[in-house]
Amino acid sequence: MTSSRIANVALQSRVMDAEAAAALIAPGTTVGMSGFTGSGYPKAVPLALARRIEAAHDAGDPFSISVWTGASTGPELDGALAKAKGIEFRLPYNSDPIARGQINRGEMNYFDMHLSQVAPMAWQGFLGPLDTALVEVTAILPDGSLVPASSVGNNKTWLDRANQIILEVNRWQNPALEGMHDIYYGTALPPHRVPIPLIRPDDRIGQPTFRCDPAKIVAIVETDTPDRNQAFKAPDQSALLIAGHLMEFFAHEVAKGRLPANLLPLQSGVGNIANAVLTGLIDSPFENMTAYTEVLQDGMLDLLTSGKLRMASSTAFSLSPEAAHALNADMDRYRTRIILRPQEMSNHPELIRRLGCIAMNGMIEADIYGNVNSTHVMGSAIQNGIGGSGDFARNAYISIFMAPSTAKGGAISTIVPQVSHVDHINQDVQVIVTERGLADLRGLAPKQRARLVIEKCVHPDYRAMLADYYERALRDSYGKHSPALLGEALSWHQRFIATGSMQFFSGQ
Ligand code: 0RQ
Repeated sequence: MTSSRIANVALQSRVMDAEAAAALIAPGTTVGMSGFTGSGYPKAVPLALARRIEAAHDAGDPFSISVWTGASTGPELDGALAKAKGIEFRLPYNSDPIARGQINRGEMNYFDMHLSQVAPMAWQGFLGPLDTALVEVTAILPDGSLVPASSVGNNKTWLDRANQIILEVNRWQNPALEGMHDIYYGTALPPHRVPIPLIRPDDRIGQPTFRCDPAKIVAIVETDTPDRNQAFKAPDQSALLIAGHLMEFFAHEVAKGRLPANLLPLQSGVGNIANAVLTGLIDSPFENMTAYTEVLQDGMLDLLTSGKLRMASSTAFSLSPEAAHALNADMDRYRTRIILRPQEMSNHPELIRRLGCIAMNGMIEADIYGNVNSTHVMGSAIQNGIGGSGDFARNAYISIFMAPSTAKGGAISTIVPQVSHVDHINQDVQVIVTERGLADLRGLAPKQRARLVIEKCVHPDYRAMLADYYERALRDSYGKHSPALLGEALSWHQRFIATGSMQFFSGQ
């Protein structure tokens, strides 16, 4: 069966079913898959591959592959392949619970990396060869070029680097996506790099489609399956308070003349709090805003709908099923105001610094000096990965991290004496926000930072404990620049591991 989505006549002969396509992926090879959050990932071939891997394991044969993607994907990809114990190595970001469990039990190798660096590192070559690109697209045009789907991620690089290409042409993807993408081919490794000619978030510097060598296409599979992002939780009280603190901060910065009245291009990370902050901006006084970000969540779509956000540049949609449905039903309204780019561009340090993005990302924990852990629970168990947070934090105009002041029902303080793992050093962290308040750490020395974080961000159940630690550190620390009691700095985490709570209880 062929479909009008494959307009190149010669390529129609390569249509096959998912089982036949999966049979072209050999054990021990590396597959570069599309997908960034639950958008634009292949949905049929990974499932067929997982069945093939399970059958091989049942027959006593080893079968696993290395998987490279844009970021996280959906249950049909990471979930199914991990369940089949089919992933030997994974990069660069994962949020699938089955894969997370295997990583944290030491059964899967995981290279957690800055999202902007994946494509250049793939080109540098030390990651090894890329055997197969498995990429979901919206359509194949008569000239063989490919209309990208609801995420771009690293697809350009996978298509260029892979020895063979398998395409999934998904009829669920809206044909009106054609023209929304901006695929820039001017990247080159040093010493051949040239400046990227993007100076405003709405600049288009590339072409709307992927180039693709037709000789490398070994299979085309047609699908009709929706993207699968999870619904967002309605913002809870903490998220609303965090959003409120940020709105106040932005208004203050505008009043001081440090931010323009329409702010600067917004970057917003994954998760419910980031989504709540975007929703909070709808009722803010700021107009004509722009976004230069990597995921476009429900809150950002609402901002676009409200007219407050003029345009958004991203690498992927990350919409709840309801929001994806609303977007698809009304795509014409948004298509000139949304640009989807390769993640090499959406997260490019050169562009983030040039545009002056306001970066807003979630965190696992921060310490009194403003070092942030975005990835590791109790210093050793990965939650998701650093994703794009590092690309943005270091290069942003203002770098903001946010979280409720406690986790796990109050058993964990997210503000600790010392983070158990560092993703963002204090020099990359300018503002910390919890529901308790906002600490603007810009221009402050470590001891000034510590006092402000304790005063503004800590939950009352932990404030006296943290103040006591800090006062003793001031008195007894080896050095007085960033006072620390090394034997005690991680004791809060150790206590949680031992007792299930960071709090002292009588008898301890
Ligand atoms: O666990 O799911 O078991 O309940 O971490 O926490 O509060 O739901 O917050 O969804 O905003 O995620 C840092 C993980 C926050 C995210 C992180 C537990 C908590 C819960 C999730 P449960 P919440 P969010 C661009 C930017 C890195 C990547 C990034 C993230 C779960 O923001 O992955 O920023 N960031 N990318 O209970 C133990 C703590 C904890 C804790 C939270 N201190 N100790 N557990 N949790 N704090 C996007 C991309 O790059 C694609």
